Amino acid sequence: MRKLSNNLFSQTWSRQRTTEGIIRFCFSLQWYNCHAFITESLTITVMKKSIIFCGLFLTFISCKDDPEPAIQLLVNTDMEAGAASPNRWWDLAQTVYTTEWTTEEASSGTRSLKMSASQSDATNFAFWAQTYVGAIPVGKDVVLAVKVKCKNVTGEGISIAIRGDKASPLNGYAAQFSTTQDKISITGDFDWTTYQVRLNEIQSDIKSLTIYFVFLDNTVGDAYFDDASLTVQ
Ligand SMILES: [Ca+2]
Repeated sequence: MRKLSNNLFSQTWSRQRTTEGIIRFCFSLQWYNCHAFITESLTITVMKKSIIFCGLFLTFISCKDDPEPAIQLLVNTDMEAGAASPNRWWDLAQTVYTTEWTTEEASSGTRSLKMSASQSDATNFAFWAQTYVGAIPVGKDVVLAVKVKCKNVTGEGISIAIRGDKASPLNGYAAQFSTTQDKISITGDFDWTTYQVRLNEIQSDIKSLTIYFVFLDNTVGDAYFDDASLTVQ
């Protein structure tokens, strides 16, 4: 009887223990599954948020790093447009100098602006120019850049310049002026090379901006100009 009781107790306890074990096991499985589900859900949620955050961050960085497009003030910058002469470009050729809209050399397309002299002149010079009369970027800097090619240029050489006038069109008086002359020597025999000059802080009374490619006095040789820009900085 005792044995039976013991056996029953044992069996009952065993069943209870087994049941409890199963319940615990099942609960554990449920908890595990639930925990796994929660963990997985949290992981997916965190991953989604991370992806969204990374996307927004990259978008922010991308937007932040995107430079604002430079405002171009010149037209016919590749010197390709025109009929008898290049649109919007004007020139001065004195005494021994010649200016030409040429197909001899080109950095882009088939044309460039050329100046040349076979003998020296101590008092005169030549230039190509373009004048901008639109909205003036008051308080801003402007930078002139142009590709230059020289063939056996000797003497004073080439300069590029920016001029600001209080009148539109020009009235012969430069209120602001910046040049590479006496700062950068542009002489010799070389292929297309970009040169720049900056005019700082445009005054509020400026009405026009003119850029110049100058074949200086006391210079001989051939010089070509192509792909110019005057950008607001
Ligand atoms: Ca060209």
